[in-house]
Amino acid sequence: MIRLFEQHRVRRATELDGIWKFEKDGGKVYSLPVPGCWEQHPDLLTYRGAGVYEKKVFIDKRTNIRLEFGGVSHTADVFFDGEPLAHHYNAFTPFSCIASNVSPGKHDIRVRVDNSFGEHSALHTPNDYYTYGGIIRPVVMEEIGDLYLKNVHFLSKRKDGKWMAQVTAWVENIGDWEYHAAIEKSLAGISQKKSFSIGPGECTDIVFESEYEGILPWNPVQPNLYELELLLYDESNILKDDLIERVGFREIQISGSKLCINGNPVFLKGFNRHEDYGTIGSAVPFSLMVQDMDLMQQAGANAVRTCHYPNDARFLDLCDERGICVWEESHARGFGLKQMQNPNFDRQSEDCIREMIECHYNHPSIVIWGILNECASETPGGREIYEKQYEQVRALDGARPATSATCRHFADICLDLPDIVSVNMYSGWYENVSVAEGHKKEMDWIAATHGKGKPVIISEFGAGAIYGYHDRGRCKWSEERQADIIQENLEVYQKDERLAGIFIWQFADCKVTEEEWFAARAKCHNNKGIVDEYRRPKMAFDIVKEMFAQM
Ligand code: ADA
Repeated sequence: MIRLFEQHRVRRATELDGIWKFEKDGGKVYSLPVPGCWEQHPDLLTYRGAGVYEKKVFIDKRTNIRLEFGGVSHTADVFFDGEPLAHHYNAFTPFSCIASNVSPGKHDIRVRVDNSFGEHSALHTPNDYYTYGGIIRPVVMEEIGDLYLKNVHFLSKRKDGKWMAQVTAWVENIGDWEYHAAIEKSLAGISQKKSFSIGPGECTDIVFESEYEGILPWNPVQPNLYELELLLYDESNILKDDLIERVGFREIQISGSKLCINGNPVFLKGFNRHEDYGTIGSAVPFSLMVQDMDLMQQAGANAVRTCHYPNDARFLDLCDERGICVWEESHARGFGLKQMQNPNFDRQSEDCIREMIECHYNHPSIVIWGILNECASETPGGREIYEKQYEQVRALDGARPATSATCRHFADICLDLPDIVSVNMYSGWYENVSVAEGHKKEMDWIAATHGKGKPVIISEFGAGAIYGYHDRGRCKWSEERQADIIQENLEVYQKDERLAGIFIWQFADCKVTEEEWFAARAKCHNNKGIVDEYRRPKMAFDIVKEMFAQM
């Protein structure tokens, strides 16, 4: 299951979840589940390197085969019957590839996967989260014609009290000659059909604009969703392909220091959540995504930040259904200027941002795009990269605000760039200063910079605690002290009308890389979760639940 709803009723799609053969470099062969991290196998707990996954498939008639990968960590080279089909870097963005004119019979799909570190990997580095190895998200195999529906974007806005929407459909011609075809768009009772022609090797976009009556909008309290269906017909009006999306009519605006949905201010209160669980790593199965969602909602959250990378589409679908607002973030955590000047950094960042927005554009729950968490925003060289990335995000989607969480307190020279100023604060944990004092200093500084008047989000705050460790003196690392520090933070933030939102760092404990991080991370985990890596609540969970209910 690559999405929480069927994306095709006409196009034949086969999920390739199940056991794949895995040959680790150096020869040993395993049977590994896909989706899955190879670290879940007892022989491969700490394996950092490469290996080849293999799956045999059977095709019953001549066709074009489209393979879609939800996520491969962190680099994939895909081969079909030994022919190279795709190269993709980044564990956290989906990609697809096409094998044309495939004959009936048995065929071989191989994916060489590499999770090694080095200059070749500018974004996956030793870090305060773990880069696992494997085909970590679902894979689907589809049969398509020479003409197929490649993607669709839905943009809604209110005009004179009515809902308008623009639907843009992309069609690709992978054949050798020109086609005359038609697309029919159906949404909320409105159907429109447009004919078009497309040359060999072209990709063209067809745009539908319309007004919609009787719409139930999407918002956190009533997250109404609609099915958007595209049907592709050939010149004899024979149905050849389809693409189904799920959308929500909503509009995001900034009004003064507030973030608004459909004109109503929304205060975001929630968690930073890594995709990581116990011994199964970043290939979090859907049932455990639901468990995370249920726990976050039980704690009273209405928002989640996908720190620090794009998330699995199924989790975003869940946020759409539950009305959980999402700050989705492109892949970057804590890079200094030297790391940002890695020769691969710009291209790998640009690819990640483009794939994130192209693939996740239609999720109504995504209300903010984030970039470059705690990178070198205090340097002119860093600023150049921030400017470039903000420009790219806004070119791909001007309808959502963009931000970047900074920790360059009192030194950041980029606060003029984001639509929302976001700061990561650890008063009471890293800084022995009262939260009230730290918050005042920070807000005064923001008001004295180009951040003045913009919405402000406390994008991270929290403290560490080892699950089950209790101390009558409430020392640091005890559950008691974590609860105390989070409570002190929430008491300050709940009184500050200037804030547009707060995200606790973090929802659950997550694994980190031993290199560079073991000393500050007991168990080689980031232990600031209000639940541990097996989702066992710490004392702080009930404090958050009690205080979120008051906010
Ligand atoms: C930073 C960073 C997080 C995490 C956190 C911490 O704010 O953005 O990824 O590393 O610090 O736990 O110290």
